[in-house]
Order: sequence, then C-alpha cells, then structure tokens
Amino acid sequence: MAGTDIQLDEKIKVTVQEPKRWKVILLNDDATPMDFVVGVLVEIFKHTDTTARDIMITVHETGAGIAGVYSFEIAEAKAVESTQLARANGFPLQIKLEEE
Ligand code: TYC
Repeated sequence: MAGTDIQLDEKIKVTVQEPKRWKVILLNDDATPMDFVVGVLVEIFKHTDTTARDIMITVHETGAGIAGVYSFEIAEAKAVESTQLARANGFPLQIKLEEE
C-alpha cells in the first residue's frame, strides 16, 4: 500500500531496569516466643528448621535479621502475613522492609 511505510527512529534507546529487591527484616523483642518466630520463618518464609533457628538466634542476639529478599509485592505480603499472625496470637513481633 502506498504511503503507509513507518519510519523507525533509530535513536530510541531501550533500557531495562532490574526490579528492585527488598529485605524483610525481623526485629527482636522480649515477648514473642522463639518457637513462634521459628514457625513464621518456616511457614511463611519457607526456611528449613535449621536455617529458621539460625535466623531467629541472630535476631535474638543482635536485634535484627533477614528473613528473606524478594520483590516489593512479595516482601510486603510476607511482612503483612507475619505481622497479622503475630497479632492474632498476641505477640508484638515487628518487621521492616529495606531496599537491598
Ligand atoms: N527475644 C525473643 C525471646 O527471647 C525471641 C525473638 C526472636 C523475638 C526474634 C522476636 O524477631 C524475633 N522470646
């Protein structure tokens, strides 16, 4: 068909950004039971019992520890689910998200 050719602009640059990753960080407190924290790390963050216990002890001894690193949506969903489970059980577990 005459007159319908498309002129491609060869100056257009396509840049692809890697999606940002977010750390889900557990904070220590004096009231949340150790076994509950281990359960959260196993059930919600899919750790083995061994890595879950290691992370929990790190949080207990240093004040904070990384439960996992995810896209923002997944990190937020896991943080919300963990916090809701803690509150439903009467525990003050605190979680924060930090850009990697
Ligand atoms: N410090 C708590 C206790 O002695 C255990 C604990 C670990 C709480 C990790 C919160 O994110 C946490 N029962």
